[in-house]
Amino acid sequence: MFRSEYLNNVYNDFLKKNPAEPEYQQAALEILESIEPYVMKHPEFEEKKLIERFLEPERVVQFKVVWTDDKGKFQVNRGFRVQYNSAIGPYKGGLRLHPSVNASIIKFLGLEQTLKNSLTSLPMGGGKGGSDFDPKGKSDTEIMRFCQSFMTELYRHIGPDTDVPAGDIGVGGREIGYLFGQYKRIRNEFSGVLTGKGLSYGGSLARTEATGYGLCYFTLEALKKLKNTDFNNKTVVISGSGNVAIYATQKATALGGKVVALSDSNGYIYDPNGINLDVVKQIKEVERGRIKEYVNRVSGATYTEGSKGIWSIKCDIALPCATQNELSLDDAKLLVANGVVAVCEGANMPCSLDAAKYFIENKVVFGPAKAANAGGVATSGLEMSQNSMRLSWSFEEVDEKLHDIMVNIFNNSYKEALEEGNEFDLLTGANIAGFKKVAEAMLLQGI
Ligand code: NDP
Ligand code: 2IT
Repeated sequence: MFRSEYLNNVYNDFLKKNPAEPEYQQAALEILESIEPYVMKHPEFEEKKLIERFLEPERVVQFKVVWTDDKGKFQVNRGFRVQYNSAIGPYKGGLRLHPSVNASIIKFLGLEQTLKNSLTSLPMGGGKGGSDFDPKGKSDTEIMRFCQSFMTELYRHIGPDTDVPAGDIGVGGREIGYLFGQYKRIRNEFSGVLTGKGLSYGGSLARTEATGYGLCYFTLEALKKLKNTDFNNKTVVISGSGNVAIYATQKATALGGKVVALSDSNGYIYDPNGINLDVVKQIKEVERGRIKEYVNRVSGATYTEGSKGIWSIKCDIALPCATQNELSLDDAKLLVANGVVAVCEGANMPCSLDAAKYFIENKVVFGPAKAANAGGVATSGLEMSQNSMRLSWSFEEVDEKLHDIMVNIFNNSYKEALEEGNEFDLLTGANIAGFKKVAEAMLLQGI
């Protein structure tokens, strides 16, 4: 599988140690394949067992979350926090609430987060957590009781200089508020222990928009450099209709693109006139409804059951912003046959590895997740800085810093891609750029 015997052995051991964890295995394989040329230039890594150490999370916490629903019935869920790597800073990464959450998913996300956070150039280690709790259809008070119970265990593992969680799928401003309130109550401490907080209690302006905006800043930079073009008059398809998808739609539209499709786990909407984002925000952010509701409010739009079909829509730019493995090799072939110019990942690992490779082989601008969606956590890092300084920056200041960070991430990934001989291989470029700093910090700190 690898040219390096060392990496063959490491990956085989990794598979034995982590059986039946397909997402985690997929993320590790992608990273190892990418960093192989760099590892081969560093024989000391083998002697120091650096890759084995890198692929072992520092701590995996699994816990019970018991809460009562509105009918007074007891409910039991499983909570996780994976503290993956703290070589370059306190653990940092989101919390996901979705019925699919398990150890494999949280470990893959923690591993990805470690390299993503390194790419931001801010001092943040990698972590991720969540629960198999399903927020869909739950009342506000049920969400609150779940969050309080979750934090009643999580609080002992986190802290502003230890581990700083934030949002991810199913966790937005409302959930962060309940989690923060419970942490404050238990610890009697008002600190920057979470990011994505409300503006009235220490949140940063532009954090809500950051992942989607950052994704478009990265995409624009890549389009300019690799294809000498931009968003103007481009047709854009975006999957998902949550936080990342909504603000990617807003920025892509502001940059001159026409977003014609969005989805949720049930199906997708197509609006040839360009998505009316006010309607989407009302449905998703205010009413917490389903995306199909859009067609009842906007004439000319259509809804199709099944979320996968969204990749059959002809477009210039595709931004998968829903979840892992939502775009397969067959979808990639369809997009390329339809003339796609750029595919940049707003979600974490939305493209299967063979789909990602297919884009790169076909000289599609491919923005790998850990680079393209790093704007969210980067702005979380800016929220941490503001909390430490006990001041807050304006929207424009944060947005400008976010923009600079995304351009910098593109440049660093591009530079490594060039060095490895293929300027379109930003996947290799991002993995090497992110890994270098983590590896150096691990070596400097000894075992
Ligand atoms: P949200 O919960 O706000 O939205 C998630 C969206 O994705 C919803 O439209 C949801 O549809 C859809 N979705 C979720 N799971 C599935 C599934 N199994 N199949 C099909 N559709 C699904 O989450 P975010 O927008 O915050 O996150 C989206 C992606 O972006 C995730 O991969 C996340 O890890 C990543 N990300 C998020 C960051 C952030 O700052 N929030 C930062 C970097 C990456 P439905 O309502 O039907 O479930
Ligand atoms: O995947 C991600 O980068 C996030 N969900 C954001 C994490 C954060 O700490 O802001």
